[in-house]
Amino acid sequence: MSEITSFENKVQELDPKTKKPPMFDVVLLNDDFTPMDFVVYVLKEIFNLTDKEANEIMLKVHNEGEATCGTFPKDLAETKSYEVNNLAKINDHPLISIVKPIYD
Ligand code: TYC
Repeated sequence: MSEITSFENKVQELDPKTKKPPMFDVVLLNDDFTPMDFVVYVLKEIFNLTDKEANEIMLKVHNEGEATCGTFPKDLAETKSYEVNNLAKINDHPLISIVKPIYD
């Protein structure tokens, strides 16, 4: 039995475990008080977005009421949402994000 064959067998055995995890959106909500600059700062800091991407998402939230800032497995989505809400809270802004499951 060659090493290549046993390697190929391992790949087949692992296949079911490589199924994609359920994904969750982190959704940012609008409010009338959080400064736009602070929202852009949070988006860049927590979601590693460019200045352009962060400004586009901030304006979408401002104009439409909410927007998705990223899509992640459950634990990471909850961590990022917590980081947004905590950063807002310690800076005395009412900015809130929520986590929504994706149904597909
Ligand atoms: N609506 C806010 C303002 O006019 C800006 C804002 C944008 C607040 C996005 C929250 O998630 C938000 N200052």
